[in-house]
Amino acid sequence: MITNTITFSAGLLIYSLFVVFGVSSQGEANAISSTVGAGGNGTDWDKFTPQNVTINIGESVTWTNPMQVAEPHTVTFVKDNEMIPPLVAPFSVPNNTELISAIPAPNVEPTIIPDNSNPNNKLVIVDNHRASAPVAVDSPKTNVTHLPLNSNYTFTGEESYVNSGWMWPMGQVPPGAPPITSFTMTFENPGTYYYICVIHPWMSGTVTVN
Ligand SMILES: [Cu+2]
Repeated sequence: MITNTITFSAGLLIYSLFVVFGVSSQGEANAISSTVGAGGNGTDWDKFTPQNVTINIGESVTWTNPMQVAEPHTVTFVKDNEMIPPLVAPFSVPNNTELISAIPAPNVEPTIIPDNSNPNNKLVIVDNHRASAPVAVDSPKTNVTHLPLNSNYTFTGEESYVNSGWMWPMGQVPPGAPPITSFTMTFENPGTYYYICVIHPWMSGTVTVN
């Protein structure tokens, strides 16, 4: 009986320590989560609200899209203008490449134009993954990391590019689109970081990290 009680108490103690350390280490990694609305309703549809947030090192910011209509926005940190991604881009493929629609909709057709630099090829205009999907590109612009949907990305501030992908309002992701409804970034270094929405590039905001 006594042995049983001691075993139980020891088990409880270990469990308690696990809980306490579990909570405190998580608390340090993600001390405060600020939230920012990407887009809004009425006259705020193309604004980040609040536009400027100030946090401390180790804290994070979560963006969501609170719109009532299915308009997407992105949260995109761009280090120089060269890294602003076009939404669509032409890719050169051999002329005999056949594109077969993978959805049953009767009214779809790819945009194809001649490749003037290569008569054996044609240009197919496709969605730019760097604009529409969650991705991070390092400072030398060589290493590309494709992030999970609805990521929590730890940002050093050195990256040349970090993108949330197209974030839709909760419950309004169109059929076939990646179901992205939020993006979280944890900031490791002090500084003021400027970001835009690549779909509506006049939408901008800042995160200041003290
Ligand atoms: Cu936008």
